[in-house]
Amino acid sequence: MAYEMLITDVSDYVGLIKLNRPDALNALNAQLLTELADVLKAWDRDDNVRAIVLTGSEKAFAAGADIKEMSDKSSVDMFVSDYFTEQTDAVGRTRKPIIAAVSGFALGGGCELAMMCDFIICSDTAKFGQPEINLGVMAGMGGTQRLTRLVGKSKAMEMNLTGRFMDAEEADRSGLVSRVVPAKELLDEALKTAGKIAEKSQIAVMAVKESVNRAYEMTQREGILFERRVFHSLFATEDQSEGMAAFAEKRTPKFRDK
Ligand code: CO8
Repeated sequence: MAYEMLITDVSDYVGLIKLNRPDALNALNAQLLTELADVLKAWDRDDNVRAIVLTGSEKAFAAGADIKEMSDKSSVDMFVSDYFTEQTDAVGRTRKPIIAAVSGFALGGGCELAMMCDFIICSDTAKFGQPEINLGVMAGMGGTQRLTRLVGKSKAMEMNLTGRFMDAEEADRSGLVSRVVPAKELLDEALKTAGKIAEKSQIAVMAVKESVNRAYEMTQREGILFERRVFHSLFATEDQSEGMAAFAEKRTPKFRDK
């Protein structure tokens, strides 16, 4: 399917989504997010996609929600349309791992979209921020919640209250990103990382994703119990037998997602 605001490609079981609104620094509008939700839903059911990379341009992952699209909306418009909720929920509902590859600006909804992904690899030019306060509003897609969990209260509070940007080095140090790579290598690194995930048993990959995400929703005691039960259940899979037999036989496992 052709998209107007995304460029998509599937190669070696990795799906690549490139946000493509260069004139607006990939500002997130309803059309772009609807296209994104569509492709994620389709790829979640597609056996040819086992891991996903979401990226933008070198200058901007995404400079936020589209301010021009939002500016005339009333509170009632936002409430009744439940603005962006359905589209962004699709990111959270995707069971296959999504890596955000961030270069340049990841601001407002752009930073929030990156944080909805499973992890972020960024380039040395990345700048993260929640500058909505400068527009007389505040974050509305997780910028006060996910950012606080990722970098702690002080940094999240300062960024949300002042609109200060965080550079790549600080984002790495603060735990917002998994690692920083030179801008020219970003996409290759993200694709290579997704490729590594694509080689694993998809059942185990989904179980890991579900289990790590539970760490944000449960007490540690409940989370550890959840993890243990999921771990036990993986012993019902052929991939567990294959993975452990391959280790003993000193060969590469052939996972079949069974
Ligand atoms: N929305 C719409 N257009 C944008 C946006 C945006 N967020 N960001 C940039 N653009 C457009 C500019 O208007 C400009 O277009 P034009 O050439 O037609 O004037 C073009 O992109 C290039 O931008 P600049 O000329 O400003 O580029 P600079 O390199 O000078 O500056 C910046 C780059 C610093 C990124 C600057 O563009 C900027 O500050 N952008 C806005 C950042 C911002 O405030 N983001 C937060 C938006 S609000 C939000 O994200 C709320 C999310 C919650 C939604 C919740 C729904 C429930």
